[in-house]
Amino acid sequence: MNGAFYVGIDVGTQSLTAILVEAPGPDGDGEDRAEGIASRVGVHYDTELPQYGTVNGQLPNEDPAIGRVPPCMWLEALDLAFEKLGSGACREISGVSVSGQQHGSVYLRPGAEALFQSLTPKQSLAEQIEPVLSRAEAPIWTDSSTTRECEEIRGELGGATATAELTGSDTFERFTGPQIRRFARTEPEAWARTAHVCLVSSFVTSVLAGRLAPIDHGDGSGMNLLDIRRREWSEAAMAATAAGLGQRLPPTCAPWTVVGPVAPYFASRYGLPASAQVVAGSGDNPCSLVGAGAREPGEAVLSLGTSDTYFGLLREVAVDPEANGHVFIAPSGHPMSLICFRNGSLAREAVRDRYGLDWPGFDAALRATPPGNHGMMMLPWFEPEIVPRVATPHVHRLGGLRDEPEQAARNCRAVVEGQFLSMRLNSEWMATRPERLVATGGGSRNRELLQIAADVLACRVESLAVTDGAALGAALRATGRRMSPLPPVGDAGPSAEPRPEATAIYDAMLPRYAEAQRLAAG
Ligand code: XUL
Repeated sequence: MNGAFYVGIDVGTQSLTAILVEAPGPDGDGEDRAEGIASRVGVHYDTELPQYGTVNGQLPNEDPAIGRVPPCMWLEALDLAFEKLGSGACREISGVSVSGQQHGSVYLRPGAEALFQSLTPKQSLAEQIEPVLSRAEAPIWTDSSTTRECEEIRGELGGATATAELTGSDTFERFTGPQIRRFARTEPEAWARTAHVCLVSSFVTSVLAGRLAPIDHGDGSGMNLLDIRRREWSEAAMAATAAGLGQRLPPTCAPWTVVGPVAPYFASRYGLPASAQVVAGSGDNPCSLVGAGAREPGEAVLSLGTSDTYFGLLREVAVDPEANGHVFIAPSGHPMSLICFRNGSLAREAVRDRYGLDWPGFDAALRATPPGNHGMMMLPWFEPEIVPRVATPHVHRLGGLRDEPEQAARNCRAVVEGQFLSMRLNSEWMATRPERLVATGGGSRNRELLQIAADVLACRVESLAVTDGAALGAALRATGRRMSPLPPVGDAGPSAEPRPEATAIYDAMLPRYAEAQRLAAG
């Protein structure tokens, strides 16, 4: 094989991860499948960049609705990741692409592009780029402070269904359009000095390529600004969002578009070949689809990370009548459905910590309790929830479940069952049922979790050899060709088959769960 190395960089919520894969080079005559993972490095923001003072990757704020990050922290993590990869690996890189936590936005002053072109390797990225930020903090996907803006934009666009038909989603607090509108309203001077609006993925891609990068259809569909059918910015949505937005947005592009060669900064400072190509970045969820090898409708991904997301390839655009779900554009070009649960791993951790357990103890609790949990259930809203929309956090315990140490094991099962029942209930609108479900993210290592997912969702659940599906997907996208991972890349992770007797219990539980959700979420 004429092997070449490609790096995928996932700018996640809690850490930045870079994965280097070996794949056939552009002139290779072999099959377009990655050969394996050559290297993986990570930078954990809270512990490795403590000077930024983040907690779980975001700045603490007394208002739980505010979720923000200093973009310089991502830049410093990027420098550190290349340092950790080392010059030996960097010299081999033929292509690079970025996966970014979706919806987050970065605001730049005029002159940003000229600066990106002329970065000196003698100073760090953060030091040089900080002066061209027109807003010191970037709102990220955990921010839920834009309810007013959501209502205003939705009103302008003719209601929830019309908004979803146009942009693929009703307005959501974390989506970039409502965030931009709030920024323009609350900080008009900073908005006036903003020349460019980037997403997390397009910001880091712009730095890597030394020029302002386009926003790909996948990440662009998380903004309430892209016309989901025509795959270009919607004039109506831009006008409903903020005056002068059109001239501040970069062009859109198809997934897999090559933006250009890597900026001289990375060649001089880390030894990347000057010819290494930068492929347009995308959102972490579209990237995870590629990492999971999902290419056909009927294939879906369960991403068990800070948030839990459930998404799959659709045959055609289907809009959620409850307006909780989203339609994005997948890297394969198909529409993809997505629902995002804010109470993912942090909710599981909250229960684990509440009863003084470690992960093996949490797993033992899952094994010690039966499917259906003797009728006990939990609506696990430790934080404001996205699906269903819950503004004020509240954990509901039902069917005799109580918050007491004697019921520690039952609470562990209840949080996980509650999460997957919610996933099943709130994904019913997706016209395409999953035939293959691939789990990724930290939680995908946990066999007990996968078994409950398989039983509740009535589908075989496989997991990847690596938990970083988004970084792996970005590395495959860095080839600029529609590359699949060689299944499995390394050793496969755990998998689980649905057990019909357990699924029958969940079938019976679902209407009760639906009713409890309806009453509690209002
Ligand atoms: C998806 C969402 C999250 C972020 C962070 O809509 O908000 O999954 O992409 O992972």
